[in-house]
Amino acid sequence: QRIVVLAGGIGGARFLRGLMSAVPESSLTVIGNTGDDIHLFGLKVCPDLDTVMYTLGGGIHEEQGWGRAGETFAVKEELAAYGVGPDWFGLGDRDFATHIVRTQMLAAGYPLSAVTEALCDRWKPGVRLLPMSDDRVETHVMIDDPDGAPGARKAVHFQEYWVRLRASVPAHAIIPVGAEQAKPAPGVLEAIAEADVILFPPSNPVVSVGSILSVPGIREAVADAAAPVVGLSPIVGGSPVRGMADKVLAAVGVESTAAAVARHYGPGLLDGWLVDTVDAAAVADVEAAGIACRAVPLMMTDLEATAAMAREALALAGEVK
Ligand code: GDP
Ligand code: FO1
Ligand code: CA
Repeated sequence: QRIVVLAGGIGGARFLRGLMSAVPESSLTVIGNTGDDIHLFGLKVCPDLDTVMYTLGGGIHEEQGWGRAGETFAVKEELAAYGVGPDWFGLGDRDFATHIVRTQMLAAGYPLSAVTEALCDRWKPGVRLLPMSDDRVETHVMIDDPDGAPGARKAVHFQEYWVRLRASVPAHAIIPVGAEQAKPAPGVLEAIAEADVILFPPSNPVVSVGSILSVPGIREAVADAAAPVVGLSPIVGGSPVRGMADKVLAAVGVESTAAAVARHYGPGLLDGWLVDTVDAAAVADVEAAGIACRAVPLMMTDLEATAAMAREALALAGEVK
């Protein structure tokens, strides 16, 4: 069974672990979000690709969900001693090596997809991990500009909005800078067209799955795919399980409910949607929008619970097509 998953970072990576445990024999292609990518200290950092690679490859900091296990921060301290910032983004020594290898290969002319494949030669995540695009796409967030004229706004990088500002100020708009000119990475459209099932894990619908869908051609390929498309809600009981999905959903005019996220993707994209059992009342709403829906436990508390979610998603996919 060929399964394609459009994944962000932590939510995507943890779901993938469950999926791999549920269907170990399947062939998995992960289309990873690169809208979170940022250049720091001359290095290209790809947080969501790395989160998937480290999580599936056994290198992740388990409790934190991002970055390396057993990390140290000597380079960060030395940079701070030089007064060289930014100081708000925590890059560890082990993680730095990944960014150095990536940046060196990009400078030598390799596309990001080839670089990602090379990094995965070490980590062996057990999936084919493709960036959504080899072209640079960076999610920016429109916020109020406290230093500007009254009512003035400015755009900041998504990492600045989330990591430096902790999403504590209103987001007025989400802009995938560069997306319009970006092309899907080699293999992305083919994987979608040839898939038996396409899954949206409980990843952020705006800055993870939304960024992937913003690359021209990808949304159309998913909508036109022969395979059933089934998503799992990252919103449980009216709030994100973790992170800032509520803030970025508000920026695109979508309520933070499991049903509103399903309607936001729409029946043109989704054939099926899973909501948590606490949101069972949303099932009728989602079905009224033309999307098959079931309420099942959606908390990824451990591998077995996550594998059960994956089995439910595949069962629903089997029902809708
Ligand atoms: P990020 O790039 O690290 O932010 O990760 P993703 O975009 O892949 O996933 C983030 C989303 O995962 C958030 O909106 C969370 O609400 C959701 N999430 C995290 N843990 C769980 C869980 O156990 N269950 C569900 N349903 N969603 C979760
Ligand atoms: N998240 C933080 O909250 N603080 C950090 O300092 C931080 C550093 C970092 C370094 C490498 C990396 O791959 C991820 C990192 N993250 C950090 C996580 C990441 O920025 C976010 O969780 C996601 O991009 C949110 O979608
Ligand atoms: Ca992310």
